[in-house]
Amino acid sequence: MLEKKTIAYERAVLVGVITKEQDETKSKEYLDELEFLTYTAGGEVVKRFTQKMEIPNPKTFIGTGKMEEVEQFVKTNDIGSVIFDDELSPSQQKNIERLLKCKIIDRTGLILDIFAQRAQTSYARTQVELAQYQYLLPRLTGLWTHLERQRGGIGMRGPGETEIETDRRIVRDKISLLRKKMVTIDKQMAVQRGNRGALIRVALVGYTNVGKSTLMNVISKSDVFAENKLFATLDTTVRKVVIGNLPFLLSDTVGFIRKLPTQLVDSFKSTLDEVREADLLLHVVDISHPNFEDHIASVNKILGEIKSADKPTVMVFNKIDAYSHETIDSDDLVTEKTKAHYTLDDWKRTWMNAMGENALFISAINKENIDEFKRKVYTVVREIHVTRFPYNNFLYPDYEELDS
Ligand SMILES: Nc1nc2c(ncn2[C@@H]2O[C@H](COP(=O)(O)OP(=O)(O)OP(=O)(O)O)[C@@H](O)[C@H]2O)c(=O)[nH]1
Ligand SMILES: [Mg+2]
Repeated sequence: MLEKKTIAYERAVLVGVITKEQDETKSKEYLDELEFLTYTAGGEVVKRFTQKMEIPNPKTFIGTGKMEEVEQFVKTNDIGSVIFDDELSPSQQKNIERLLKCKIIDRTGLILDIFAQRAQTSYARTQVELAQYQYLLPRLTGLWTHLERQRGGIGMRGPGETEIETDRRIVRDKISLLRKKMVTIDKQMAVQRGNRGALIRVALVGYTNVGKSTLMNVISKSDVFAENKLFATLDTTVRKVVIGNLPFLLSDTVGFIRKLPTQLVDSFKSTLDEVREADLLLHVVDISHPNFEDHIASVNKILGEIKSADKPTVMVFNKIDAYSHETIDSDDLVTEKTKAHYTLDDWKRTWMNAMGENALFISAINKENIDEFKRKVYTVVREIHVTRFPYNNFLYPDYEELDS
């Protein structure tokens, strides 16, 4: 379970909707993720509210009756913020604030807040700050931005724990300043990437918390921060890795998430360039997560947005040690077999049918099938290498011929 440290958690409630596209089960799974995000941001979820609706109310997102319920609860339970699972328009946010008289945060605001807390280098900080101010600008007339300035908390943090500025003119100036800074940084990063020479570039990509950094640590002997919270990694780490005698560059980068705010995709351009310029993607998946197929779809969608969907890709299904499935009793003739009943072997068959040898099943933590993983990476990197540098062909034997 989640380990809770002894810091003051801000009390929060979650609000989600159940629609035609998003049934009750999906809605619950999304709220589970939102709760994990809230916890990562420093909040404690006290209650969840859901409402069935065709389309969200244009003024207040949820209906009047439901809103009264939330209001009652907020009043009597010392709630610091109400967090919505979807992106609210600036006017919806303002209207709801007026009704509930507390901080209203949407999914985008929450993710931005986590990024702000986690940004370590000045480079990541600049990217997050730019995204935050772009998000904030149309929302500056809201109540809590002024009320909460003194109090801080979720949604009010800038990178490096400084509070974000909420004066419109200052925000505009900041945005243009940060844009200029980004241009300089982008150039520096491009030069840095160019300096790395002729090595093949491999990028770990995947949903947040799937084990990318753990895998990086396993095969590169490096020490990248890995943690059971979302977005443990914001800065890209690049390591030179040698398998057999074949050197290549491996990068570990920011994890993706459903509805990754567009502001972040834009301002993380430089970070994502690492993916864009990679020769090979290792798409890491947490197969023990009930929603892993959705995760794959979200990641593929973002890869499409950054024009990297057609790259050579190996699917790496991680956390097989934690995989479990539902079972059907042998005398139960009614229950139909669904994906929830798939055994690991069923999944292997499914994915190997689709991807051939480009689907691997491993446990980074238990170092299970890591040799198979290394062999696959070696083989693919070698193929790319000898296509690019044919005169080097003799340097690298087949993996089986290595005596490591
Ligand atoms: N059970 C199990 N847990 C794992 C495995 N690999 C990683 N984890 C755990 O999953 C959590 C997330 O691991 P990270 O390596 O930080 O994941 P990440 O993909 O880098 O996450 P972000 O940087 O947040 O996007 C940590 O608690 C790891 O210990 C595995 O093979 N099995
Ligand atoms: Mg990581």
